[in-house]
Order: sequence, then C-alpha cells, then structure tokens
Amino acid sequence: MAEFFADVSPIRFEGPDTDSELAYRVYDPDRVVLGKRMEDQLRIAVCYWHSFAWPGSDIFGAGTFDRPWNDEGRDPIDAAKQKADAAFEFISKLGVPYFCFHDVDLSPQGDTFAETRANLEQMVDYAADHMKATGTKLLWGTANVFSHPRFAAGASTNPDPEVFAYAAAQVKNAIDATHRLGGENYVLWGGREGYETLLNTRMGQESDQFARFLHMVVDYKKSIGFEGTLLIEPKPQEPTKHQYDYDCATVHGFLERYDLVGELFVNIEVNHATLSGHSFHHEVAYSVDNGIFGSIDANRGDPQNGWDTDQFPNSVEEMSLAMYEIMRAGGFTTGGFNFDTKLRRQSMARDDLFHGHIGGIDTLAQSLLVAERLIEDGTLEAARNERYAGWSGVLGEEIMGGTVDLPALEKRVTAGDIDPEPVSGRQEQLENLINRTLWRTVE
Ligand code: XLS
Ligand code: NI
Ligand code: NI
Repeated sequence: MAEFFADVSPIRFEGPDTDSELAYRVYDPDRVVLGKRMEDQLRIAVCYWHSFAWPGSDIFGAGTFDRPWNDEGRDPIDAAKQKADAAFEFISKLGVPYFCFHDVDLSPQGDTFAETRANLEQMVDYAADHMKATGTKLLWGTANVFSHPRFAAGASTNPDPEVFAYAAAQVKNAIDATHRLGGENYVLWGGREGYETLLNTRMGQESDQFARFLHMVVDYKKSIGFEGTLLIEPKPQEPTKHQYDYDCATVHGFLERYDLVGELFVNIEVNHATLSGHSFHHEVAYSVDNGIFGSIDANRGDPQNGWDTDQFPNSVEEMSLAMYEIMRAGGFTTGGFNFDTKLRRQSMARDDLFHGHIGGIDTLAQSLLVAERLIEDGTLEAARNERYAGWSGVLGEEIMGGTVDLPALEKRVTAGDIDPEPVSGRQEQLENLINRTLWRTVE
C-alpha cells in the first residue's frame, strides 16, 4: 500500500536534547508515572473529524489541505478507504494507542438510510482490519446528527418527532459500530440540541425529548451488552445560540433531573470550558468532585477569539492544573485524551499534522509530570485538607449529619462556645508552589 505520509518515519521518544522536530521530547510511553506507563495514563486518541475529514475550509474560503479522498468525483467507498489507510498510517506512525470517529467521517452517506448503514458496516470492517494490523484501539465513536439539513432544528430536541426518530436510528447504528470495534466509550455531543431564538422554542418540551433520547440510548447500550461509558460533551453554544449541555454543572443538573446520574459522564473539551466562561481547570474539578468525570477532548481555544478554534494544546500550565485533579482522583478509567484538533488553514504541508500532534502530546506528557510532582510533594493536598479539617471534627459532623438545627447553633453562638477566627486562604503561596513546580525542567 502506498504511504500517504511517506516522508515521515515513526515518531519516537528522543528526550529533551534531540535536534529532531519529528520526535517526542517528553512523551515516553513506557515511562512509569504515578504507578502506570505514560501511555496508559494519558490514553491518547487521534480523531478522524478535523484531521482527515475536514478539508481546511472556513466560511470565507475553500479547503486548503492535501486530502485527495475529498476530491470531487471520487467513488465514495474508494475515497473512504484511502482516508482510512492514511488515518491508520498516521496513528501508527505517531505511536498513540487510540482513535475516535464520527460515523459520517468513517463512512460515506448513501442515497438512502439503508445504503448509509451498509456503507458503515463495510467501513467498520475495513477499520477493524487496520486496527488489527496496527494494534490501534477505539477510544470512542459518535454520530454526526448536526451537519445534515434535516438536523437544522436539532436532533432529539427537534420539533418534529420524525427527526428524533431519524437521529435515533443513526445513533443506534453508530453505537453498533462502536461496540463492534471494541470502543471504550460512546460520545454524544448535542451540536444543535439548543435554540436559535426563544420566539419559536419550548425549552421544557425539548429537555424532555432530550432526556427521553438519552434513556433510549442507555437502554439500547444495556440490551446489546455494550460496556463502554456513555459520555456527553458539554458546549455552551456554536453552532446554536444556546446549547442545553452548556457546561458540566448544567449537564449534571440535567442528569439529576431525569434520573440519568451514573449512566452518563462528561467528555470535557478545553475550548468548550473556556467558551462557557469557566477555566478548563474548573470544569475538570467540578466533574471529578461531583462524580461525573469521564474523558477529555484536548482542543484549546484562542484567548482572543470567542469561538471554538479547536487548537492543539500548548499550555502546560492550563493542562497541569486539570491533570492534577484527574490524577489525584486516580486517573482515567475508560476515558482518555482525544485530539479533535484542527490545524490552522495555512498548515497545508502533510507533516504539519505530525507537528501539531507531537506538540500537543508533549504538552500533555509534561503536564502529567507536573501533576506527578504536585501529588508526590503533597503540599497542595495537605493545604486543602487542613482548610476543611473542621468538617471532620465534632461540629462539622453534627452539622452534616443533621443532628443540629438553626436554634441549636444559635444557642451555642450566643453562649460564646462558637466564635470563629478568620484564617488565610494562602492563595499567593499556593500559586507560587504551582509556578515553582512548572519551572522545574523535565528530569
Ligand atoms: C464540536 C465538538 C465535536 C465533538 C464530537 O465542537 O467538539 O467535535 O467532540 O462530536
Ligand atoms: Ni469536541
Ligand atoms: Ni469543540
């Protein structure tokens, strides 16, 4: 088979002093960090969508990338096979363990639903052969129920139940494909599950529909014995003005309201976190602390742009703080870091895709080492423990255990038995600790 990335050899760990641009300086798959191999801690996945399906177009201009499978007039299955060949060559040269896909990116849509389904089955078999040959595993699969015009007013939240039914059929097949390929998770990103204007929208009705859809997904997953984790990917807006999965706390409230806690977890995207007005650290800490953490979509935003720029991660500081929260809670279970990142439109050389991923992966690896140092040092954890120590004492247990009420507390305060002294939150000291840890070089 002709190589697509013929000029690039497999990427290896060469350490911080290498002169090669096409090598890892920090990501050393076999290095043991916090009790596991780095590869098993980070669980990195390359995503089809922006790396192989997107042509490099934007609303002002045509595609710029060299992606021959997107050329006009190609036989759709031949083109999909060439795309798969290039994708698996890339993943195996990059040396990462996972990939992930949207149904329509793996396989072309046919003239009828039945044809689309047959195409998917054929391309799933084709992908399975590549997975076997390269040892690549599937982190997650998902369905694109947002691009086609039928989904313009949403998929499960559409005012037309026939659109709900169509989306259900498509998601069923995408779950089957994910299951067949041994996927460890299934993602639901509700790209158009929101509204453009409240003038024509019933939010309560749409929420009920969305919940009904998710219950159907949960039931189906169980009925076929799919053991992967179901993940919702929060995003506040874009393409819709407002999206119901606004952020992790909103998703959590929704899961509570519709009795879905424990069935669905979150796939947190860095760029979506910042678009919702939070830090990525906040979104990860919220979901870890509240038991809904699942996986990470590593795309970052640009601080000057208010949209989803989907760039490769390059801030060790941003990643390290989130990595700390993930690792102190024991690390990933079925989740991992997926790169659904976009090259810039001018990055049209074939090897640009390698440079983007290598930089992102080294950023994650370095962040993991920072998290390891913070955990082994223990100062941050100790400071948090000390700050909340009162809650393990008698008074804290009485309050949380429900054995005291307002009058009982008022009595003790009046008697002078309770008279709290303000204490320092030590913010600057803790910020210095983070910086000192970031400044230390890789060992
Ligand atoms: C779009 C989303 C999408 C999901 C999967 O903003 O990030 O790529 O990750 O559908
Ligand atoms: Ni995403
Ligand atoms: Ni995104």
